[in-house]
Amino acid sequence: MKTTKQLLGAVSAVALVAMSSTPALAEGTSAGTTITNNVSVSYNVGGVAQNAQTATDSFTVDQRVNVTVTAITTPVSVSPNQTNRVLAFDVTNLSNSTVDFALTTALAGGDAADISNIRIYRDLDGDRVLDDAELAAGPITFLDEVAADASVAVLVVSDISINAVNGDTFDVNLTAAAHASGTAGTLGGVLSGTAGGNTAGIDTVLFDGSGVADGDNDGRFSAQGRYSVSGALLTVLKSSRVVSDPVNLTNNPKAIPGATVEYCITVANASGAATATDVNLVDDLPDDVTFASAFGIFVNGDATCSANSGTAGGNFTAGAGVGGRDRVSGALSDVAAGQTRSLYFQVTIN
Ligand SMILES: [Ca+2]
Ligand SMILES: [Ca+2]
Ligand SMILES: [Ca+2]
Ligand SMILES: [Ca+2]
Repeated sequence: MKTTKQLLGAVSAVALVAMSSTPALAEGTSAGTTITNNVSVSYNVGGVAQNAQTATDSFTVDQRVNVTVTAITTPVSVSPNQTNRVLAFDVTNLSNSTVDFALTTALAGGDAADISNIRIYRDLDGDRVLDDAELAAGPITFLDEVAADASVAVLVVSDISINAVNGDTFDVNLTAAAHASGTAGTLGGVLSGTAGGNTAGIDTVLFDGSGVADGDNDGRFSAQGRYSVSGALLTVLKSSRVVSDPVNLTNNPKAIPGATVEYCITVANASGAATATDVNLVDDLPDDVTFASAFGIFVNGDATCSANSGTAGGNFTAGAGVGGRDRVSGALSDVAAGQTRSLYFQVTIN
């Protein structure tokens, strides 16, 4: 018998735990709930039972406002000149009522000149990616009618300037401020704590903690995401050397008319930078030189354009350049961090 009692006790404890983890109850009794308690007092007079006396008390549960914002993936690597780069956040309503949330962003770190067009979108499918349908739905300024315990996925979306450079960072704060739910489709009034004593109606108590840019019990919460720029750090150098002249040939040649000159264009990428891809060079020749077609154009040469370091490639197009000048162009293979590639060709001096 004793064993059975202990077993029942254990079962009850399990049932209690299961009930307390029910999502609908996570943030406590819903605001506006009327809690009624009846009391009945029975008594005897002269050993005979009398009518019981009863009393009732009812009160209304007040609104406890709480919210958190969480940065999901940070830092996010970006390249200069990228558009619609995403920082993912969750906004969670920890209030015991349905609430609207006004959403705002602020650039907390980084050069404001190199980040723009900071907007907020709903992540409708919760995949942390700005899908075409979400982009088409347009940016938002608030979350409407967020139920108690509900979490809403939000995307902060920005454009990175072409002038951002490797190692730049941009810190963006997302703040959710609690507003009354009001009517669907409309942002209700900002929620503030009810001053003075408890009223019979639904009073408001701000219960939120502090995020990166807000305080305790201010009805708002903020979190920060970071963009980290991974850019190429290219240095382009152009140099020339006289290869031969009609008098000295290759023995101490001088830059006289008729001499052959080799141009060497190098593209160097600094260590720690992102790999530069689709590297294309365009060189419009001065009018005073003539492209040496017999030598041709070489690409992917070394840092000093040493002989045979490159492979034949590129294009020469007479008159295709600015002002009708002759044009030499060529593509280099990807230039990784710490790597230098070159394009070289020869001309004769007119
Ligand atoms: Ca999405
Ligand atoms: Ca609303
Ligand atoms: Ca009240
Ligand atoms: Ca707060």
